[in-house]
Amino acid sequence: MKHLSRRQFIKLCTASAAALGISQVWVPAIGKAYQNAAQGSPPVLWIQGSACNGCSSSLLNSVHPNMKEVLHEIINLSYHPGISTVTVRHLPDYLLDRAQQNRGRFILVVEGAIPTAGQGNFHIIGQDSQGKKITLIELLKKLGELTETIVAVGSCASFGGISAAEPNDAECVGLERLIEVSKVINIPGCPPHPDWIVGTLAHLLLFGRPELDDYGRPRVFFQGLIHNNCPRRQYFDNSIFARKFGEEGCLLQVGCKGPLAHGDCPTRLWNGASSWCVNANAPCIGCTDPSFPDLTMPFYKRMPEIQGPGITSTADAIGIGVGAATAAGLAVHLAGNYFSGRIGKKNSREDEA
Ligand code: FSX
Ligand code: SF4
Repeated sequence: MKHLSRRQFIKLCTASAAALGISQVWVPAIGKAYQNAAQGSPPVLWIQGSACNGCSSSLLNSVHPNMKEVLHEIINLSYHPGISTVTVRHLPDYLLDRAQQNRGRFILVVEGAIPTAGQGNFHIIGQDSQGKKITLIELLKKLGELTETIVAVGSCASFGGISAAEPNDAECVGLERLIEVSKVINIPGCPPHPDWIVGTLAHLLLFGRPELDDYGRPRVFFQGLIHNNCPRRQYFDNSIFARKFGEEGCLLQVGCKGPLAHGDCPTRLWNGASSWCVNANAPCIGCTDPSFPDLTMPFYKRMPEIQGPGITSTADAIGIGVGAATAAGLAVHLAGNYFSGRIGKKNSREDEA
């Protein structure tokens, strides 16, 4: 079996043809992962916090590879609250047992934000064998000590997302507020693309930790700005803007947040590589950005901070994940993120860069 090198894997994932190329990627990757599985690849324990279940639904919509291949040949999914057929009486004990048996090598996947109000009592994950109610926070902290790899799936788990939107009475937070940041890999998106989830897990199994950006996102999927690869970029550069939905032109005036958000949606495409938001005449809502959704709303109104074609030459510099903003208005926008505590300090990740 011919194996894919790490370089080839990344090249295929990042190429503009990745949406189609991903199917080629998986041929050797599946073979390797299958061999790993035969030798006992690390189990994946998946738990859910405050979320809409959209991230799991997105995973189930994986096309290349399909979900059967994902479950049987790529991921050793040991527990998932919605997919697993096991009935678990004392879930906290069950998960801690599995974690202890695979100490240091299992992958913990967390979907959804973590409610911290009321000492975590907004989310009781189950009872232990003594009948004690265990909060999600308690379980997470214990599981987190037993592994080096925690994958935050979705914007809620990564940065708080919709679950932490104002007024956030449950005081939901992303994983990084509770767990040692160096262990966490963020896969934001509301929901994330299935390739981002499966690709990250496959990368962990085949090659180890992927390279991350300043916000803990795998660069292989999140290094580019949506705006820079958008098929409507020519319209933007020529100041041709749609003033209402359905009109020809760049969607900036009807609220597009593509100049802020990172991801490969324009080239990877969604739903079996058939389309993506802007192709469907809907503006990007910036769902992969740490500021989503409070600071990317209203979704269908132009953000005053985003300037017109004058920013073309510095478009990448205004991306939230790439450093200091150049537009004065945008700097205010970003400062708001830091002061409100929605975005973790960048230097918390600098050691890994
Ligand atoms: Fe959050 Fe996931 Fe958005 Fe929903 O479960 S990232 S609300 S799509 O599904 O956590
Ligand atoms: Fe595309 Fe939106 Fe950028 Fe316009 S503002 S070019 S629609 S990403």
